[in-house]
Amino acid sequence: MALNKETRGDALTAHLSALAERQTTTDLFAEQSSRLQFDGNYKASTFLDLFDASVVEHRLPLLEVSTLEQYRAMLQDRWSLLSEWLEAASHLPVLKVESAQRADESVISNRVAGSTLHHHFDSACKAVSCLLEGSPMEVEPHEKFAMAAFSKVCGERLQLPADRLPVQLTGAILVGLLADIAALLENPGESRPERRVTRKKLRTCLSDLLDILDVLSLQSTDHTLQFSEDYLANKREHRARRLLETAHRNNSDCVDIQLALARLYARVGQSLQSVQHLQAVILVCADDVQLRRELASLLLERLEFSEAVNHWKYALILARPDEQLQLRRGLELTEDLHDCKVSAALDDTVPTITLTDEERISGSCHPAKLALAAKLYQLYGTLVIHNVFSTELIEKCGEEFLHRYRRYFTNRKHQTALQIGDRRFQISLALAGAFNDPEFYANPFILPLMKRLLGDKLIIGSTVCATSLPGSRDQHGHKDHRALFTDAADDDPMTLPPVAVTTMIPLVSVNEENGTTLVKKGSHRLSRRASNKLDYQLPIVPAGSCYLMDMALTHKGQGNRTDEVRPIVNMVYHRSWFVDNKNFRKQPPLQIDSVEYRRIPVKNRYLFDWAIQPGASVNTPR
Ligand SMILES: O=C(O)CCC(=O)C(=O)O
Repeated sequence: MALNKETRGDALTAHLSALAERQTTTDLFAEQSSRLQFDGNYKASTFLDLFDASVVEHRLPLLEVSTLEQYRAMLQDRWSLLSEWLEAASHLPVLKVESAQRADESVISNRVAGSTLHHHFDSACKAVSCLLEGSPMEVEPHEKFAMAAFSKVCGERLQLPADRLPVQLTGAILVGLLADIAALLENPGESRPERRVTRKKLRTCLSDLLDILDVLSLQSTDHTLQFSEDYLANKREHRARRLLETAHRNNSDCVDIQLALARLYARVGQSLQSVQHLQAVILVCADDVQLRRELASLLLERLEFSEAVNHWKYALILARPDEQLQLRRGLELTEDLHDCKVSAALDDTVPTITLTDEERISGSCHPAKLALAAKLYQLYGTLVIHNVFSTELIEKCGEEFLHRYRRYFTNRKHQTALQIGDRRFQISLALAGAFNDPEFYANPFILPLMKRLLGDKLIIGSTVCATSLPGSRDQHGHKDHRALFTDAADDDPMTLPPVAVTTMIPLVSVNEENGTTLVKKGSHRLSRRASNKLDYQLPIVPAGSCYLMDMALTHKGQGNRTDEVRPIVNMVYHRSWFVDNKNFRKQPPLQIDSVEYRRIPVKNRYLFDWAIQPGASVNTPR
């Protein structure tokens, strides 16, 4: 029969009261015994040596050597706190305890009263939480009540001071827990199943011990901070976080804890919480340059430019001359990105992000720039990215294209080119020669941006080249693909995350003479009829830059009024489950032969591997 909560509570109370009676009447030793199971002086070395995997080889299968070492180091760092509590337990009387070490063998050992108390709770930490205030562990009222009953009997019988008893019993529980751990390490069992059970118990006990030490550390800010830093150093963020959050709940006025919490949130990517805590800290430490800098950086990453600017400026006023350069850089970047955002919203502009030469060459940029690029693209469905390819690469690709595909530059129909307007063709572009370059298809700015937009499992679905011949006329406005989940062109689309993004890479500078592609920003989230009412914007794009278009963005190629061919590579990144069954009925979407395939670095092959699937109608290696 299952016991309800109340009955369970009564049973526990009765059990603990009986335990207290036994512990205070039987087998008491008058003096501290030197034969305590766990060394009577509670020396760190005695206990921690048990974790020395190199000495005790037979314990190796219990835990990984690195885990043993990590525990050993963590316990070593916490030993001074631990020993204060163990010391408190030494004021309790010692008694004989019989415990089942193995199924067939029981062991009589000498322990302080209360050292088996935790066996009656789900965990030792729970038992300790019943005794001490402010623990993060939830304790049921009946458990607290039962522990109070135990303490009362113990205190009265042994004439112990009531105010010290919670501390002493906590120490006793720790003695018991350390003894349990020592026993597991010393007698791991012979058979594999026995050791498996021991390993599980050991992990539980060690974790329980850390939990208790966390609860104890909450009594001093220094200890809390020290432990949380230690956890972070050991990549145990969740422990650091729980500790700091509990400390903050217990004492929300403590600036040091709040600051540590703010930094922890920043570290685990929870920037909103981090900002909120830093803002609170700065109310108290208004003139701290470092804190202002941290807050400004976080706000910048969250694209909250106006507030970030205020903090950069405030920090600059307070900063020493040697601190100013870095702050000024932060301020400039924030102001630049703020300008990009403002300008993107104007009627006649195309949203634009510009990389510096330094960013392009190093292949990395400030995360805020990437975040803004993604945000602008999602909002407007189009984005110009300046200076993203080296002009040498684009020149080489341009020359190769003009040479390799010269037979297409007459106004005739071709098998592998789709006519998309007057004197305008989509030529399937083989990923070969100069185009088979990671800077081109896995560009260090574009690929991370695509991953933000389309997720990590994106693929490259097609590479074609929109080629307008001299004298071509303007195209008609169109969307390359209707928005998902619309049945007719005039259905209003839902607001969905991006599915397919076309990267338009001009192989020559494009302008109004040779013809750029007119775009209607925001039309990717509108029906055809609603898009028709919008005005066009005009991306003027030099070689080395590119522009992005959502598959549902309304656009049209301008006529070419020059004597030169105007090629723009359309490379489409899309989610792996999407299939463009509209635009590739004639020409193949992707062409890579096996020699070229082998030139693709292994880490990038996932972009093209979809084409190896049976049924994919493209020319790829088998
Ligand atoms: O030729 C152009 O400028 C754009 C062509 C294009 O992307 C299209 O027809 O979908």
